[in-house]
Amino acid sequence: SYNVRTHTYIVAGLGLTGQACVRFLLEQGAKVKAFDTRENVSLAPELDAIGYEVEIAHGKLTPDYFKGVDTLVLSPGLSPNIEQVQQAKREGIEVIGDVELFARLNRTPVIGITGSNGKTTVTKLTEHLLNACGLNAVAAGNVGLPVLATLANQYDVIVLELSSFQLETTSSLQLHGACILNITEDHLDRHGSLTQYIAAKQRIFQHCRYAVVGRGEKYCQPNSPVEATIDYGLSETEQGFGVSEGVITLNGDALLNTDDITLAGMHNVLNVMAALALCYSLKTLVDIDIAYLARQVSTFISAPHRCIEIAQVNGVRWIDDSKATNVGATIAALEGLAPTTGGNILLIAGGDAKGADLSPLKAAMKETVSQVFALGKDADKFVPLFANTRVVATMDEAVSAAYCAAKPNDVVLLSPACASIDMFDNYIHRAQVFAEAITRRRAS
Ligand code: UMA
Ligand code: ADP
Repeated sequence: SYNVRTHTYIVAGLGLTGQACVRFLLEQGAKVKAFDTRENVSLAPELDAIGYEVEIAHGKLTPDYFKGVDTLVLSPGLSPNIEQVQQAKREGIEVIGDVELFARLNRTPVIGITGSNGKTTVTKLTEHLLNACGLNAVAAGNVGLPVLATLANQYDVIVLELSSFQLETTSSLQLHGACILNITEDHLDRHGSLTQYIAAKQRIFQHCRYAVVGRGEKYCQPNSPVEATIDYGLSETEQGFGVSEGVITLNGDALLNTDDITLAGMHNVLNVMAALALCYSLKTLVDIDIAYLARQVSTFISAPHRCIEIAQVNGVRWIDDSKATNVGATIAALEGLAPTTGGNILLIAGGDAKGADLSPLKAAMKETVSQVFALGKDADKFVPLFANTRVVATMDEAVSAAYCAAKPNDVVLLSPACASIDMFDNYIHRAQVFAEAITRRRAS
């Protein structure tokens, strides 16, 4: 079995993942050094306070930096192509991610979830449903809790949200059940092509028992052999999960009325089915009462910044979908909201498109949107897609302009289809700036 104590590690990157790796490895008695490409990054104060001594390098590394090192643990935000990682590879050092390290040590059943959109929703919902059934489940991974942190406790099930970056550096993760929810363009700046992005996502099925598969979902069928598949989709079916006259069914039996799902849009009906199917896959390990489980969907509260109404002013609804960082998510928001508006949608979008082709937005915008306010690095890319586009310099300007233009029954939707990092700390910060601008506008 794999013994951490006998290895020497380099932890690359000192964000959430890197700090958790350093802590875990030190607690296990391994030898650890760390580096970050940024100059001003240091060990978290609580690690410093315990008195751990960790040598931290920045930027370019010395030629003998990797001497005596066995393994480099790469943070997901760092590309394997950066010079420091190439240097390690040239010296024959294995490069893995924190999920791979976790995989080598973990003994608890794991459910894995990836996809371009819906990962956090399905991960948190799966955790919620399993806990509501009396199991001790925890959500970890890309959702926020670094995977290694779960090893300190005894859980019945670990529910992992896995990004393409995390899967890229993972090779031995055993999953009881796994799903690729959907694939639309994202992170092409890092992966180079859609093919490579799909290949990273497909790694989730490498050692998987039960594959949960969306019917007709392109690229989401497992490329690796699995024990069995459980399928789901919006069509009627006698096998697997389907929808018949507004009711979600399993093998033809009624489970749950789609009206009881508080999350908006058909994409969330799919998310609910994926979560139910992943829980259902556990029935070979533990007792799962799927009918009881389905009744717990209604008590799930969605995570913030995912298509959530944050204000109503003069009959206009303001919706925060700041988490829509790619085209697929914004299309889902437009299609999901369109049937609920008596008027038009005024869309605030833009940011860093990460090299994605924005043109699939064109058709969705044409159907539902009356005006686009585009901001950020790739604002100009919205202009050829929608005639009534106004490029704005700040979120404040976007909110003010939308405030003046919106009529009763309209919806102002922040759903950027882009990453936030060109103007904000992250999508949460972007949402805060949006909310503050609305409050300011209301008061003036
Ligand atoms: N960075 C450097 N130099 C370094 C290390 C990091 O410039 O040496 C930069 C990265 O390029 C990136 C940022 O710092 O812009 C954060 O990178 P990181 O690897 O340190 O990230 P962590 O703080 O460890 O957080 C990561 C995930 N972030 C990324 O993959 C970018 C978090 O997902 C995840 O919750 C956390 O691990 C715990 O597992 C966030 C995310 O945005 C939510 N994920 C992307 C997405 O969902 O689209 C993939
Ligand atoms: P992820 O963790 O994959 O980013 P989230 O659950 O955080 O997924 O949702 C991100 C964005 O995608 C939100 O804007 C949300 O409304 C949208 N979304 C959620 N589920 C889906 C889906 N199945 N298809 C398309 N878009 C979705």
